[in-house]
Amino acid sequence: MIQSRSKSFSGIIPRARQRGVALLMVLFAFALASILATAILSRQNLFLKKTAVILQQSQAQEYATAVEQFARQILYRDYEEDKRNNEFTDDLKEYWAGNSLIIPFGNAILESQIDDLQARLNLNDIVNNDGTANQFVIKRFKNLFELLEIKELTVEKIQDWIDPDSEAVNGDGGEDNLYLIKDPGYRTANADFQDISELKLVDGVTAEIYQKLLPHVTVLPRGMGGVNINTCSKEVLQSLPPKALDESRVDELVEERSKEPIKKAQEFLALPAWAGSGIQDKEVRVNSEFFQVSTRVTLGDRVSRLVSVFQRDKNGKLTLMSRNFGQKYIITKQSFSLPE
Ligand SMILES: [Ca+2]
Ligand SMILES: [Ca+2]
Repeated sequence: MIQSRSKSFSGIIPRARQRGVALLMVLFAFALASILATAILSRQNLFLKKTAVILQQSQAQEYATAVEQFARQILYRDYEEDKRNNEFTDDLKEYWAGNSLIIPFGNAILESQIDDLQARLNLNDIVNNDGTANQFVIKRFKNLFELLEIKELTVEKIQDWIDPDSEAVNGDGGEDNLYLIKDPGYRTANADFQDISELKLVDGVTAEIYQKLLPHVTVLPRGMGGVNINTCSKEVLQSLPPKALDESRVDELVEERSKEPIKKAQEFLALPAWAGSGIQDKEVRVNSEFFQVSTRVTLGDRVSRLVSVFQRDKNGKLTLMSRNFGQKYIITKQSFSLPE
């Protein structure tokens, strides 16, 4: 029935109009094909671009981990040299310490530097294992803040960030109440710092203060021993005794160690400039266990960064403690280029 009706309907459309409808159908088919082709092509282009970016990014990360392994070898070689000389000191005259390294490699630029983390004050040492304050370490941080002219941040706020209780330390600290009213609100960690970038969350830490503190403070497991007096900054050296030393005395100490690295902590403390400082030999050291390897890879328009922390034990064995791909401004030392 339907078939006979449609037959009779087409029979009444004039021939010229039928041709017009057919032409429209052909044009529509062409338009559709061309739209589809463009869409497929642009999707393919996008896919190719995405793939190229992913490939480049993963290549840059592979390069960064290769440089990390290279740095690991350098730290092991340093241990072997110390062993051969029977002098286990780590100082700024050693080749790992001086410069950052630039290695042109094909179409990539690889940059890397090694930093001694035990040249810095450990934030986690502010609080003891039982949650109480380590007054001695707190005094060191107060000395350091004074030397760096940091006023907006108090050491008590860092103490409250770590300590397990929720009672703010006198008028200078700050617990959850201080952070919950922020937008967005958050709570204190009430636990050790896991990464130095966490410091940015502590009330009073501005971008400027964070950059000021970075070369002098670090995050390590608690109680890893004293500060390396051969590698620490002038400010850290000055902050060590209960009362910060005069600048002229510190300059004298820096001069001493630049001529000849200190072999034993006791020898260092016997120097006249250090006399009466009140510091004990267990609070300072002449070698280090924790090192940071920072690597930046530039590949085309991609930049990949990797910050790795190694622990080197007394037998020279290196253990990778952490890897961070998210840090910026990591190459700070003057560069030394290797030829291509
Ligand atoms: Ca507290
Ligand atoms: Ca707390």
